[in-house]
Amino acid sequence: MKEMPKPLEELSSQALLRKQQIGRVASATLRYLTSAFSSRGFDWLLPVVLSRSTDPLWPDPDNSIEKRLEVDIYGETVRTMMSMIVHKQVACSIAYPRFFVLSPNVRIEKRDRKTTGWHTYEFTQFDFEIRGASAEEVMGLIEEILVGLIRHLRKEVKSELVSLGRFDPLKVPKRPFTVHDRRSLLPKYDGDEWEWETKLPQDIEYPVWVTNIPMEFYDFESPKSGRWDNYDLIVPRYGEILSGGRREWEYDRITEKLARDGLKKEYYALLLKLAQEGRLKPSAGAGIGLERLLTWIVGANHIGEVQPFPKVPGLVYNL
Ligand code: ASN
Repeated sequence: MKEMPKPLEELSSQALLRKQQIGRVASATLRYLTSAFSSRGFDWLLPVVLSRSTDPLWPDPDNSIEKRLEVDIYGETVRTMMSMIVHKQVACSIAYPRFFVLSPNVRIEKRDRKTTGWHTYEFTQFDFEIRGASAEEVMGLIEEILVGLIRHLRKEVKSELVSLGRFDPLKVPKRPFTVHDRRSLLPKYDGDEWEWETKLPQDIEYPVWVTNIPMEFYDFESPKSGRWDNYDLIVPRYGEILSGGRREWEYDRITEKLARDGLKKEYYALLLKLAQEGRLKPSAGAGIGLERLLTWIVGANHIGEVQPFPKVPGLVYNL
C-alpha cells in the first residue's frame, strides 16, 4: 500500500527538503508553461469557481465521482467547477480566440481512489482553447511545449532533479510522439475496452497519444464514421496527464448528444442558445492536469506529494 502524503506540519526534515525541491520544479514548470503559451499569442484568463454550468464528467470511462457539489447563492443553484470546458467554448467563440487559464477543479473522487496515487479531489488544470484549430494543431503545439519544458527543466532545476533521482530517467521526448487510435489498442489488451488505460503506461518509455476516445458530449464525434476527434496524452508509469479535443459547435449535434447522455438541457442553456444563434464557433483545446504533469516529472509516489496541501480521496486534512 502506498504511503499517504502527509501535511506540511508532519513532514520530517528530509521529507520537507524533498517537498521544497518538488516546489521549485513546480515553480519552474509554471513559469515555463505560462510564458510558452503567452509568447505564442495566448491570453491568460483568470478562473471561475462557481457557475450554473460545469463539465458533466459523464459519460466518462474514467469517471468516479462520489458527489457533485452544488450550493445555493442568491436563491439560485450553482456548481463548483469540475472543468471550465463550457466557459472555454463560450470565451473562445465570443471574445478570446486563443487563451489559457489555470483552473481549479473540484472532483470528489470515490474514496477507493485513495491508493491509486494518481487521483486527488482538488487539482489545477492548465486549460486552453484555440478558435478554429484542428486536433493535429493542438497535438503539435503540446508536443513542442512539452519537449521545450523538459529540456528547460533539465537545465533550470538540474540539481533538484538530480536529488529527486529524476535527472537521468527524465529524457527529452522525441517528436512526433507515437499516436495510437484507441481501437488499435484493444486487441493488444485482451480486447478489454479500458484495460489500456492502466496497462499502456507500463509499456511505454516516452509520452504517447491515444485518440478517438468516447467521451463527454462536447468532444467532436463524426456523425458518419463515429470517430471521436479527441486525444489523451499518456506518460510512462503513470497514465493520462492531458485530455482534449476538437469541439462540437452545432446546435443539433449538441442537443442530440445531451439527450443521448441523459444530461439536463437546462444546465447547458447558454451553450445551446449560442449554438442556436450560430455564435458558438469551432475550436479545439485541452487541459493539462498540472499535478499529474508534476507527479511524472518528479517521479512522485503519490500525487498528493506534489501538492502543498494534499487532497487525497477519502481524506480530509486540516488545511
Ligand atoms: N479540459 C478538458 C478539455 O479541454 C476537459 C476536462 O477536463 N474534462 O477537453
